[in-house]
Amino acid sequence: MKRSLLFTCLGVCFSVTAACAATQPELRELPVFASSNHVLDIQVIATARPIHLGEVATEGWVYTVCYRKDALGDACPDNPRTSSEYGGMWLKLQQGDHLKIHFLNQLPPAPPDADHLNDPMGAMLAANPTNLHTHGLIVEPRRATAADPTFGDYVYVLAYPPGKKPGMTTPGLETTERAIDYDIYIPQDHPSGAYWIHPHVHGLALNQLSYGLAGVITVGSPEDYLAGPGVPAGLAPGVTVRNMLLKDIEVRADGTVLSQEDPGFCNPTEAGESSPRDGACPGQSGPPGAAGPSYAGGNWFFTINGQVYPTIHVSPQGEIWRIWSASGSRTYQLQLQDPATGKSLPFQVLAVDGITLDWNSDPAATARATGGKVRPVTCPAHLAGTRAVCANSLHMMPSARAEIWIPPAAASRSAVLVTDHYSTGPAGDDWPYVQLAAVEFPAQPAGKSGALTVRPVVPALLAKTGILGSKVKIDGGPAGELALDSASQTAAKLAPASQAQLLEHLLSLSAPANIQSAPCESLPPGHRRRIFFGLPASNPDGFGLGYEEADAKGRPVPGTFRDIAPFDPAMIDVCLPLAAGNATATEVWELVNVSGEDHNFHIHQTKFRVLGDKPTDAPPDALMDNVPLPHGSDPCDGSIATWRSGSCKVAPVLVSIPFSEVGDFVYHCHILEHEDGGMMAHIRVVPAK
Ligand SMILES: [Cu+2]
Repeated sequence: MKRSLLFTCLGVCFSVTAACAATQPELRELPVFASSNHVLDIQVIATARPIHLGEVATEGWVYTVCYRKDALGDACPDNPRTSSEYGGMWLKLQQGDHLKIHFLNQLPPAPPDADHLNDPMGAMLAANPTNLHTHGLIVEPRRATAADPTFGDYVYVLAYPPGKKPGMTTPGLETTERAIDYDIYIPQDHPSGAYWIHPHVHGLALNQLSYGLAGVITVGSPEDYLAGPGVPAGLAPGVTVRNMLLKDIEVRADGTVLSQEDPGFCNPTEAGESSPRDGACPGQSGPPGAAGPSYAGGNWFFTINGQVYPTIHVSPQGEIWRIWSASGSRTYQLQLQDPATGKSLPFQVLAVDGITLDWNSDPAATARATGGKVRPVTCPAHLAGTRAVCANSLHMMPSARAEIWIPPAAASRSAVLVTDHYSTGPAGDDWPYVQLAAVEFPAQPAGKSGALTVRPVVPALLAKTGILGSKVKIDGGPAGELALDSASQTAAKLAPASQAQLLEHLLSLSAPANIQSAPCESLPPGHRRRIFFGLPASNPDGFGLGYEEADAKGRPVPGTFRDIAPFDPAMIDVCLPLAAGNATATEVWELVNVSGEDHNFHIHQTKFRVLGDKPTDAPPDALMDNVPLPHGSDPCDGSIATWRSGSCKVAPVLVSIPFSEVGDFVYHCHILEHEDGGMMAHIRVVPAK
């Protein structure tokens, strides 16, 4: 996959996007909306806008964002403080913040290529409902009540464009054609890191992300975890911190967007092509004589902050890159390649999924703890440091984040940030090789060489409170050993603090009559929940999840098995109470992928550890909110029966999940083709009995 920049610059540029690296604009930061006095109060409008990808014009979907105080009713003013960029926006938060979003849906109807318009719930989707999810934040999934009409990070509510709400209702979902007001409280002890915001409507998530709807959220700054007891300094002056939001969009030859993302849009590799894949790959014709679609003349763009193949001039003092894998379905396999040798340059991994990554003497343990996102290599001399984790690639399935240190000195003066060809298995997809950015290192590095010193946060996060403590104990407040700034009186005043509010909040969780639920029981000691990822027998074209409880020896507990089935918002698949005294309840889940393709498990409102083969083997290296589930061996056909027979061999992924948030949320595959296809389930956490 190596490519010579020299060749690129000498070659004639036929592609609309191809050009010499030196002429490409510098990577820009996303438009920022920052909290002040611990409040960020914004209006966000999902809407369609003309967008430009290199020299190609099309219509994308964007978030128009303005501060609420600037809003003009249901519009944002046309001034430089309003953002409407395809690349997304940056919501810059601090611990203890109150995030208020007045959210409006002004989208056009669902695109005709959306796969699920003919499903049983398809009539709910035609008018293009949308909503927001704050991915990775450990916050309440709060439902609105009569006393408090705002929502927390709750995905069972859909906003329709005005006048477009359908007459029908679907059990388990709430709908509105007015604005949704989200009120989200960031805990005082929330880890500093990279999170994001995107739509979460079952059946349209892929389409809405593919059209462009996503932005980033940061809590705190990298200095928070680079400073601390025993760590001499935070960031040196001059170090650049970049947000890099990776999005992709398929544009047909006629200039329209293919929102049902097709992995076959391009060839997986650039073999035989005359132009370099600088930020895009060319649409391919279907096989001769085949009835499939032809994408000839189209382009599949892979952007950073909405820019096609930008240039990054690395600061002489070095840079921290915060990277978001925000494709609907593609897996990014990131490398920083030296164009002269084709070798991948090493970098230091600081954090994964918003949590610092602790060093482990066994590289295999780190690879396991990160689900293969990070496979450590020996740090070179210019990255030397104690307890530094170095890598030369990142495996980032949809929704993964990484924060990495790019030292100013490198083995090469220039490099290309690429995502490599990656196959998710025999029944999966081939994601193409594309060059994402040209990288130029400083002629004279000014910063001192070496790795940064990272303060591990995982042990402290888990030590006393499980994870940030239980929000049900609002009066006492969570343990504050991780509070990184002084307690905010403002935030304390805004937090829902009274017992009366708390009681109403808990009562609001009582189920509507038309919702069914699994029993709300704690797991017996040593037991675990086994979740199957596969294909429902009722619809082999769809996706689904299965379930059983397993005892300490891994044997299924009679009466608990449910075969693989697609998502039903009105069926609560897992229900559990908090531990005694409303303390955090920690469970072990065994994730079994019985498919012939990879999946990517994600759960809302918490972070989990990946365990070793035994639940007792638990290196506290990482806490993540999504983990790759590699596909099984050849006969795996998506059915539990084949796995049960022993012919489908797959290594299950064991995770330890601390539950501290009460309410209704979801776990699902974050390959959005699979999530929209049914690979999602409804989970409820209730107060202790
Ligand atoms: Cu999947």
